[in-house]
Amino acid sequence: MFGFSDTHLQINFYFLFVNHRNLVIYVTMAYSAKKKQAGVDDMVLISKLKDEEVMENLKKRHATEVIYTYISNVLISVNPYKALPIFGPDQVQEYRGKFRHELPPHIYALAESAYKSLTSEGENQCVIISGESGAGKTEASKLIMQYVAAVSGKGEGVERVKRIILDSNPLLEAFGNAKTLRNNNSSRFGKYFEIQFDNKGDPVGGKITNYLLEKSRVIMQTQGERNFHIFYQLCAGADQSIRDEYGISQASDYHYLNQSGCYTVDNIDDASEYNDTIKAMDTIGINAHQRKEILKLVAGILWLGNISFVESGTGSEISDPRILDFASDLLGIQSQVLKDALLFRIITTGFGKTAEVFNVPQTPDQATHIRDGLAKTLYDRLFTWLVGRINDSMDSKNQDVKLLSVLDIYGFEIFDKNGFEQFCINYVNEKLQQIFIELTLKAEQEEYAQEGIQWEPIKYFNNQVVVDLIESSKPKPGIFAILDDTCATTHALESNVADNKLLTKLKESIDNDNFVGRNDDFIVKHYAGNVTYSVDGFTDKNKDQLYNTLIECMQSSTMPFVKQFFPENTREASGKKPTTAGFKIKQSSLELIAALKKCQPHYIRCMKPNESKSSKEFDVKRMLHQVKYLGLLENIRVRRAGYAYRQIYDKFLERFAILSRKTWPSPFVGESKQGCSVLLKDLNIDEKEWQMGKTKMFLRSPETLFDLEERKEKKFYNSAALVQRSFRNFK
Ligand code: AD9
Ligand code: MG
Repeated sequence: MFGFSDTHLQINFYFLFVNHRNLVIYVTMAYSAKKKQAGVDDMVLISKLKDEEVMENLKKRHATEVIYTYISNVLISVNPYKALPIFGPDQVQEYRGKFRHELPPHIYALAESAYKSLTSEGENQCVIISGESGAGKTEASKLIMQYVAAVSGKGEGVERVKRIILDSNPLLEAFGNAKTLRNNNSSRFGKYFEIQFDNKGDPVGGKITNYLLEKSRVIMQTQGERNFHIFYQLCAGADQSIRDEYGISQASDYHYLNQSGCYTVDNIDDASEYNDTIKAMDTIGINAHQRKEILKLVAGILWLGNISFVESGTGSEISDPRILDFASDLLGIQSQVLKDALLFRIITTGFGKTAEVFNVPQTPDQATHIRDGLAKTLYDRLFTWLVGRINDSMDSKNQDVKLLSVLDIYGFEIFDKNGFEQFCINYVNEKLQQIFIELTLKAEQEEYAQEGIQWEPIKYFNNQVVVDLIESSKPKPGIFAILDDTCATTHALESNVADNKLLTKLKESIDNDNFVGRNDDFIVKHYAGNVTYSVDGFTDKNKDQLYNTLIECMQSSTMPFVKQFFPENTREASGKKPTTAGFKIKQSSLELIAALKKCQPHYIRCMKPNESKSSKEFDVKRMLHQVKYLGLLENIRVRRAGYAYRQIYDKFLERFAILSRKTWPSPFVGESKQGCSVLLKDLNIDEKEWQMGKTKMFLRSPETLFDLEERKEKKFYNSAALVQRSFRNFK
């Protein structure tokens, strides 16, 4: 109704008075553009308040390749699964400096609005991107960064920062993304990217906070999935000297890459991406020496995975000592030291003089477990180091900065088998859903208060009960608290025994409608659907600890690069309870939410139109499910329960002045606020339908807006017909 077609109509109208030859051409253009646009741009204006209606609107738009739609200031993005020609420099220019409703919905409009608020109001901004795996969050986050980089200032320092911001993406994706069944380039870590701007609005620095890398992927992947991209990039793209030195051959030669039967990905050229990764390292200032150390460690992890064990006496033996030697060499450790750390576990009982030390031989399974633990830790610490390295390269040291942050976190996941990783990922998504509910309603209420508008708050679904089920500690301990407690009391037990104890405890202690304990697993009723979690590995992954023997082994590395990843003091007990993975993710979620609350939020809700990554298919059932759990209808309701439309007086008058002889063609003399009032009274709009705030005009129902828009269109058609007639006469 308004937006794209309307703006064109409005612009054309001005041409009417300039040159009527042009007018005919522009009028035709405006009509064709209008016909092409299906559905409504802003779903606050949908005619029936039903989930199906929301879905239908998105479907119509999807059919015409329109991927963006608003619900007021929230941007809905439906993954097109194909490259659309709407992200070029021309579009950047088109959206530059414009207000949201002046042009069709677009991610650039949202980026522009965030950037404009940052530069003109000096307020920190954040863009919160949510949606399930494969819905388009990471692509959206890159488009935001590209837009901001394109429209902000130039100059050597600024250009350098921009390059780092943009190039950090391929680098982190190489190490932190992987092909999953849901997404060929799935982010397996969460990322909060703060871009720092000086008072001129130029990017002068940045900081990335990363959340919980899915490190279990290093050692094993589900059928049809892959390990992190970097491993395949190295195998496909490394030059001969690296291949010779680090023993790099094809992916199928490595145990950590050959378990899932998947080596290549459609549309991903690992060799060429390897070059991009190397180039990105260069951009952030990783020199050739450091680059080799990174690659050597990646190769070291692959070779570590190839060490296998056979039973021997009460313990085990290394199957092929040459592999052990090669892996040890890549990690800068003596073979014998690594061998002992893998095959034996030192257990100390008692304290002080009564302390006794046992060297306990490990079975092949236990040794494999130790090997895998080391591989996961090495990779995880390498990833954290890389993030730190990127941060160092864009550290502005400037305290007086404003932030535009982009949150791109792994999406909600439901697999056939869900473990500790899915539990943490889905917990973070619950937190994001909660902040969405809280901030959209809060922002709405604050605006009414600021403008002095009366309104009745409406009820909305709150997922706090699910969040409590997971994170609460008192009075009723939640799942994380029970998990931590189980880990603390079962440290000497085998992990499967500890996992079973966990399940028993959960079933005994939790009394919450959103939790169902079963024989081997438990169900959490998340806002986005019910997920069944297998407790397998929960306690082990939550403990997230390496044996001291292994830490000391790594500290003996002759390579400072490797050694730095193990700063632990194994000799003295710190007295502190070791932090668990669950505790860390809970803590970082709290910090994240606190950071987000300090910013002016902008929302992008990404939706996935089908499971087959097709650009054509629109799976009605799946889309309806997303419409429901994302709470889009509630979002629309909240906007409509108060006032469906609001606009500052100047713009409102500019938009509708044409409708009254008191405001058109002679412009209204006086304050715009008064002009708006004169206009609406002259049009006999029911006074219950509008309220005047301090700076904005508020219209209660979308129908009133429809009515105004229709009157305007009619007026315009009449005028256009008139001119066309006079144009024909003129000829
Ligand atoms: V996950 O939670 O990290 O698994 P995302 O991040 O939500 O997921 P991603 O952005 O990686 O999904 O998008 C998945 C794929 O959809 C991309 O690799 C593209 O092939 C495709 N996609 C997403 N957005 C766009 C777009 N705006 N234009 C074209 C797109 N293709
Ligand atoms: Mg992603």
